[in-house]
Amino acid sequence: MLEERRIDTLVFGMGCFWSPEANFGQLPGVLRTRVGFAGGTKSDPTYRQMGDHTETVEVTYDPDAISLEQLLRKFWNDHNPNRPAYKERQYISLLLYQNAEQKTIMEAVKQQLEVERKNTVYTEIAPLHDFTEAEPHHQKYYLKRFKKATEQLMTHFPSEAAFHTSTITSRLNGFVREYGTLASIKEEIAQWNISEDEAIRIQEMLDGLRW
Ligand code: MHO
Repeated sequence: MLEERRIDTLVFGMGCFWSPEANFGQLPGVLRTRVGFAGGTKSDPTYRQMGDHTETVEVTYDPDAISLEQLLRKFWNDHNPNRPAYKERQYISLLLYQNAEQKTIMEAVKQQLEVERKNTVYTEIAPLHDFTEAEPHHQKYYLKRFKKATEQLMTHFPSEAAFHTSTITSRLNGFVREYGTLASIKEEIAQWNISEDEAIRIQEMLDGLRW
């Protein structure tokens, strides 16, 4: 049951936010994803006017299923922080902690990596103040390239916001970007802590999608 689950969030920047949303969104243990702007001071940032903010992804996950260390290892495996930032701060490598524990783990894993790689890891680690959600067309960006499937999926959600924050759309957004397979999503659903009826309903929804 969702109420009994522990839930944590991790906010990070690793370049254009479309791909990391898809990449982390396909991971079992990740419950939902959002893209937005964070790390800067400008109020009410938008894509066109993000000021000193960075494109970031907010990953909500079940820490009993996937650990912060695992997410951080993936973060550093899947982009190259050893390069100077361009476009000011929009695409910098950035980790934003929300408490002392996150900060300690981020700094420890970064230090381990620097030893392993014998190289400086140019990732900024800073406190999270605000996360401003990006415009709707940036959310689940790759999935929305598939207009038919998106329209069909939308009918299963009460609102566009619910579509954006669901686990199944996170997985599908990863699948269309080739970060996972439909078969692996289906296998995973069979393990979800939901009723059999609900699992069948989701499987049927997936089988009925027209891409
Ligand atoms: N328009 C750029 C970056 C988009 S990302 C949301 C591109 O297609 O590469 O910054």
